[in-house]
Amino acid sequence: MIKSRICDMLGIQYPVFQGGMAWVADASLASAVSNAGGLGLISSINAGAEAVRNEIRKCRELTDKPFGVNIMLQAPNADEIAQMVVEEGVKILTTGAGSPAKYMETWKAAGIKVIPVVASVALALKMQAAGADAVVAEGAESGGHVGELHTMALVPQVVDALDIPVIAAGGICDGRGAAAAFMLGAEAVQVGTRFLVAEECTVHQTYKEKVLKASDISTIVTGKTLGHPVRSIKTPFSKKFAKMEADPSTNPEEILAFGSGALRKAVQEGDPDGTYMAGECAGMVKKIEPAKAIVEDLILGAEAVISNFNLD
Ligand code: TUI
Repeated sequence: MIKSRICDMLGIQYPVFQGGMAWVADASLASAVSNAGGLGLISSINAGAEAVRNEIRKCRELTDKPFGVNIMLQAPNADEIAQMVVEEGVKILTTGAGSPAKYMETWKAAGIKVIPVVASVALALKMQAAGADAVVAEGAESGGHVGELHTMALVPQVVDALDIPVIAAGGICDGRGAAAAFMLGAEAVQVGTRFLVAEECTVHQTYKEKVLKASDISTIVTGKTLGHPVRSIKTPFSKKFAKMEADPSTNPEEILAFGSGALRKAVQEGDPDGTYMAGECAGMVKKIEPAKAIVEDLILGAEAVISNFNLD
């Protein structure tokens, strides 16, 4: 069975993280992934700090296995969330979209394992020096907020630069992708898009249908001109957004207003004017199944690919 330093560090059976997807990753999904032996994560982008606190408490009722919280650092309430997770006794944190350096001392003092998501070697080194326990190296194949580099080039460069374990993310959604990530030196994988269609994932049915219907070319990156590139499923809404961005006469504030709240509308309402964030591997996600089946397919699939490898 594939095991790594990450499993011992976090007390998990399989080196599989579920992405801490904004508005999506709640107690239902996180507890299902943790109960399956992976690491479930609750997103801090939700209806406010108290709602996240409730999800943490709910998750504790649904699993006695380790789980974590993902903190999106660009959120206006990041400071409040950073404090709340300490109060709640959360033991594992991942962070995204920025540097968590200013919280590191408090979190380490509280005995929290801190795992920042990074999109470059420079930030990965900074995080290691600041006391991170591991990093998630996330390539631009992923859904949501993306960096510049892609998984195949990013992961080995981060692995070479660091001593702490690296978790690979971006474009991984089956055993083949997981095996490839392990070959690149990753000690765990983080998967988002495939968990969007887990039975325990509470997103609107329309969201699941969009993922299930996606092909290889179904995603688009918008928001580059705003300095906040986001990968989502192509829809008339996201194409209109891209057109507005490309038009130099559009006021950036108008573009922001166009996109604000759009992820929540997609997740909760299945609204056509929503942003359906998903990664490039959406085209490979073909069925709704329990989180446990997804976790097991990732690990057993990787083991099968590795043990049967033969180019003949
Ligand atoms: O954070 C993510 N993915 C996300 S956050 C998100 S929430 C959202 N909601 C509405 C609109 C837009 C976004 C959706 N998806 N992934 C982790 C990640 N972090 N990817 C890339 C980075 C990153 C990028 C630059 C981390 C640090 C960084 O550098 C900042 C610095 O301080 O150097």
